[in-house]
Amino acid sequence: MTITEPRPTSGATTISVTPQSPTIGAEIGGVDLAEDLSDQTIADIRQALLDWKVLFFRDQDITTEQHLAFGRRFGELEVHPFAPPHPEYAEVLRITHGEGAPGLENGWHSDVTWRVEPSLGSILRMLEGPAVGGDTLFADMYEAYEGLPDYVKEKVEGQTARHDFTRFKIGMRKQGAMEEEIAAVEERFPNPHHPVIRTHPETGRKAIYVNSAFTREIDDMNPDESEELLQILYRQASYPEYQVRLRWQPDTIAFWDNRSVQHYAVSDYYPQTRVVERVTVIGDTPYFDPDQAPTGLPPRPFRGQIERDRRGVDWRRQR
Ligand SMILES: O=C(O)CCC(=O)C(=O)O
Ligand SMILES: [Fe+2]
Repeated sequence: MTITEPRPTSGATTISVTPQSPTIGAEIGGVDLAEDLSDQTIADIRQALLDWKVLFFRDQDITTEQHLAFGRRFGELEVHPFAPPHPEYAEVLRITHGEGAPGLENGWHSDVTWRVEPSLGSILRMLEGPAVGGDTLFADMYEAYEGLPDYVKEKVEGQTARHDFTRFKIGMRKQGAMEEEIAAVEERFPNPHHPVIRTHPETGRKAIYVNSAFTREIDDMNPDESEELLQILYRQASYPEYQVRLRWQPDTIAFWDNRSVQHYAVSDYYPQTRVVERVTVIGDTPYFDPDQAPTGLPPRPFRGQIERDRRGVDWRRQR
C-alpha cells in the first residue's frame, strides 16, 4: 500500500505535528508541558493550533499550576462567572460528571459565545475518566462554512446573531436563584450580537460562528427564516467529514481554537465518573471582514463535496 502524505503544515522546528484527519486535529509530540517552554516552542504550538484547530498532547502528567502556566503563555485566562468555583484557582473550570450528574456538554457548541469577547481557546486536561467512552468530538467550522450551499452563504454572510446564556439561567433557577439575581446577571452580561460567519483574526479564514447552545436568532430577519438558516448552520457541525474524535487516555490534554471549531462531549459513560479541568484563554471581539486575505493552509479541495437541498437533506454528488 502506498501512503500519501497529509496536507503540508507550516514548518514547526521544535515539536512534531501528526495530523489526525485531513483538516482537523493534530497530535503534538516532542514537548513536555511541565517545562517552562521556549518562545519558539510556544510559537510552533500556536501555528499548529491555527493549522489544525485542535491539538492533542499525550502523556502529560502535569499539575494544575503547570496547566495554568501553559495557558498563560497564550494570553490572559478567563474566570467563568457562573460555574461552581474551583477550590483553589479561579481560572480553572472543573467539570465533574458521574452518578446523579450526567454529562451536559453533549451538544455542539463554541465556548462562552454569550460574552462580548468569547474565548480564543480552551485547554482541557483529563483528571479522571471512564476506561472507555467519554470521548470529545471537534468539528472544523472553516470546512463546515466552505461546504455550505451558495444560497446559504449569501444569506448569512454579513449578518449578526444574538447569543444568550439561557442554559445557565435554567441552572440558576433550578438551584433556587431569585428572578432579581438573574436580572442582575443579565445586566452584567448583556447579550452580544456576533457575526454569523466570522473572519478568524489570525488566519483570515471564514468560519461558521453560530451554535445550538447559545445562539438565539439572526438579527433583523423573519423568525422562520432565521430558524431555518440556523438549523442548516448548526447541522454542519454534525457531519463526520468535518470532525475529529479524541479518545482520551490518562494525562491527555486537548487545546482547541474556539474561533474555528465547535466541540461535543459524548455522554455515554453514565454513571461512571469523568472529571476534567479547563483553562480558557480570553479572545477578542468577533468580526466579519470579507476582504481580509486568508493565510495558512488552504481549504480542502473537496471532491464529492457534501451538498444539501433546502431542507438540509444530505445527499452526495460526485463531481
Ligand atoms: O468535557 C469535555 O470533553 C468538554 C466539555 C466542554 O464543553 C468544555 O470544556 O468546554
Ligand atoms: Fe465547551
